[in-house]
Amino acid sequence: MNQPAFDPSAQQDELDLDALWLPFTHNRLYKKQPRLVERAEGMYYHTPDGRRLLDGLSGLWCSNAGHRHPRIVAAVKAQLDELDYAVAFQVGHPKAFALASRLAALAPAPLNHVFFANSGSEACDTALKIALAYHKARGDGGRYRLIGREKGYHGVGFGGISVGGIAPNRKAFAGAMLPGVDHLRHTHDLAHMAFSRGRPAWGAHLAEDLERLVALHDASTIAAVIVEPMQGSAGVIVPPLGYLERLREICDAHGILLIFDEVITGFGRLGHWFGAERVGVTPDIVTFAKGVTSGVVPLGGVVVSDTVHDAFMQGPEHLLELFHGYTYSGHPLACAAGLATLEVYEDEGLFARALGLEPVLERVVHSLREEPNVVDIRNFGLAAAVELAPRAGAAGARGLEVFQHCFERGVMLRCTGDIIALGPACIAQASEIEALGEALRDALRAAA
Ligand code: PXG
Repeated sequence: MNQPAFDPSAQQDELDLDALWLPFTHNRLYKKQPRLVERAEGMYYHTPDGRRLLDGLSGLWCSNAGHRHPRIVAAVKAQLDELDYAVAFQVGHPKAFALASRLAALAPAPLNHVFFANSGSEACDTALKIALAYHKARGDGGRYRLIGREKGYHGVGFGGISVGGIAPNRKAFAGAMLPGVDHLRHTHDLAHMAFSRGRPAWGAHLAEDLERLVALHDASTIAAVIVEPMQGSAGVIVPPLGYLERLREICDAHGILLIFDEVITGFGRLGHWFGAERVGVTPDIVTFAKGVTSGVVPLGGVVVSDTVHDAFMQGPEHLLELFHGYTYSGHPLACAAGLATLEVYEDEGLFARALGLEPVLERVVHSLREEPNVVDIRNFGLAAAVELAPRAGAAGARGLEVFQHCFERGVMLRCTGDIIALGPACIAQASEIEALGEALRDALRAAA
């Protein structure tokens, strides 16, 4: 791209580099070479040193309608002139009901009841708490176990890291994990599924691992299983054909709730409102965040089935049904952003667009197969990953170099260790997806 060279010194003087502690970042390395963005629109960020960056990850898997969509921006601005905050307990405001009603209608039946939180982490903890309280409400409180999956990411709350399966996110907090949690084995097996396009044909049998946990712990102690329909943070690990279907069957056979964490897979990432539709499996509880507002205002939440919801509504009416909620549950700005975002997705046909772009992304990423150190390439919906062999003795170094190389050349991708993830917005042009692929190709050669 024809633009000035990356110049980290251009902005360094004005920054208090010691005051800000960035999440999930090599902060000391970062301070030597800060990377800033200060403006965005559509598929692009702009940096203070005058460069344009093609956003290959929809923000952080959230800006699915592109950055600063005019209709979403207008809705949030208008909301600010009307109602800033509404008490979330005992009182509601119309847009919270309107957004809940839209989401309930869009979620697969019988997921009909929405509880709002403010992030994916809160959505996950909310889902886990509802699952535990559901069994208790039905007089089956012996079901206290939660089953996650290796390599799962469910945010950073204590519930989320307990059921999560990404080791570095857990080890410092090992003493504070929720009790009674176990994990399914993951489905990332390069020997059997490397370079699969879309859902791998191999691996449905890995769902039988749930039967192993049922045999070990007894179903009567298990409340819920939580999985991402497609594992995002761990590096776009695509569910094998038949795998989620089998998890659903086993949960049904044993009275276990199935929770889909759709924080990434919802709102177009897999070409549908919810990934559940794409994979043809309906959970009992679904979490959402990110794309529900296209990242414009933080919002998360869960949608639960009639059965789950109704179990809470049986006791005396003067008692609270669920001891859970946030000051900002259903915040007016978030609801205004959410309502506008859903309209944009629908009116602009963005999910059909995403499905149309899926083969483009697939072709582009799989064309990198012969590049140096590539050990796997996978894709599903508008998500893809290129996995690299780690440099000897320096796991993650190559991935970081590839990320930096792309950033310096005007493309924003994501590296998690030595896995490079791509997740363009639904508004991408095919030519922009091609540009992401070519930038990545250059970077792979440079990091060889
Ligand atoms: N569940 C899932 C499936 C997620 O992907 C969360 C929960 C937590 O959401 P909040 O809003 O609390 O961050 C997430 C977040 C990555 C990456 O590298 C992914 C996420 C966050 C940061 C980085 O893919 N997903």
